Amino acid sequence: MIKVSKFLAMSAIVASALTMIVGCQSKSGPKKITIGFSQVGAESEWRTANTVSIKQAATDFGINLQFSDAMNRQENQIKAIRSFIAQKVDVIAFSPTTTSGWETVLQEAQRAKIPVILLDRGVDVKDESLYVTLMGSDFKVEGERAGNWLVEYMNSKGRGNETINVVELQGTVGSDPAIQRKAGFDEVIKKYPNYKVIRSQTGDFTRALGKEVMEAFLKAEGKNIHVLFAHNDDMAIGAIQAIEEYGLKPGQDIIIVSIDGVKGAFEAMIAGKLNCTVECSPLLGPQLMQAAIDLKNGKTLPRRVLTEEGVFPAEVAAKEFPNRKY
Ligand code: GYE
Repeated sequence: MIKVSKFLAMSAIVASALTMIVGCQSKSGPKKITIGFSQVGAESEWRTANTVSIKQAATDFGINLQFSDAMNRQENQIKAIRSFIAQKVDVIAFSPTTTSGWETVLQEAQRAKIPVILLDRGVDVKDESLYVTLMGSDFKVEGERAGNWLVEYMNSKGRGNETINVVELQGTVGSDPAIQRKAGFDEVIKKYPNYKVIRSQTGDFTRALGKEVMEAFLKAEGKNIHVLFAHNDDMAIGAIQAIEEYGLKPGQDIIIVSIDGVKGAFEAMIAGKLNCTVECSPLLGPQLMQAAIDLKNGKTLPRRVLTEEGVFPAEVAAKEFPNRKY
């Protein structure tokens, strides 16, 4: 009996030693890095381009990507993050639906010693050590850019001293881009007392709701509306339809500025229906993959990685269109 158990114990040791050797020196080279990524959903052209960028970059960088679509629900994101922790992925990354409500699950990731990268959107947590970096745009600056473009445009049309009634289509309630874009735009506009935001409501970053809410704005205010500021291009595109159906000319009767710079916005500008888009690049995949590799190699990442972006008024749309990558 003793001999048998000794033999069993010995073979167990040999077997585990073998698996260790095979595991370390497998023919496919070093072990692949696994990233668990929780995406917001598929609410906009921006989001779709962002998902494509992440999936493509994972393939290009040889990274194993566990991709999970939260369908715009925070509870789905929390579930996905918990399952990434259970799977012991190397890195967790996500674009948070909203800024609040992340403390508990991020503490769980920290306890499991899995680094967390925030991609695109930020969170509101007291303990900043709960994530290693935030990579994406400065949404407040985007809102300011939209406001500044509008003021300059109105001045250039000789309308700088008129009363300018603005309606605003906000992004998803409580999301980082909706909060910051509103704040940036408001900060600029409040310097000019003739500008007034007369209606402001969420269109949840979608075309369908952008159209629906714009219809309600038109019903309530009609020709009183001079300007539409939409927190993303998709809502502006939905609103353009509503304006046309109402019998007004988008881009003329109502000046429209939005954010993202997706192809659909360039098409609308070329058609004369949108006046300006402020760029927000969704092409964040390669930098996410590089960051995961850097983390694995023990490098410290900068706390904030900002995307460089521009402003595209309708006058340059046709020339810029062929250069657009999303
Ligand atoms: O502007 C909008 C999308 O978080 C920057 O989310 C992103 C925003 C983008 O749905 O179109």
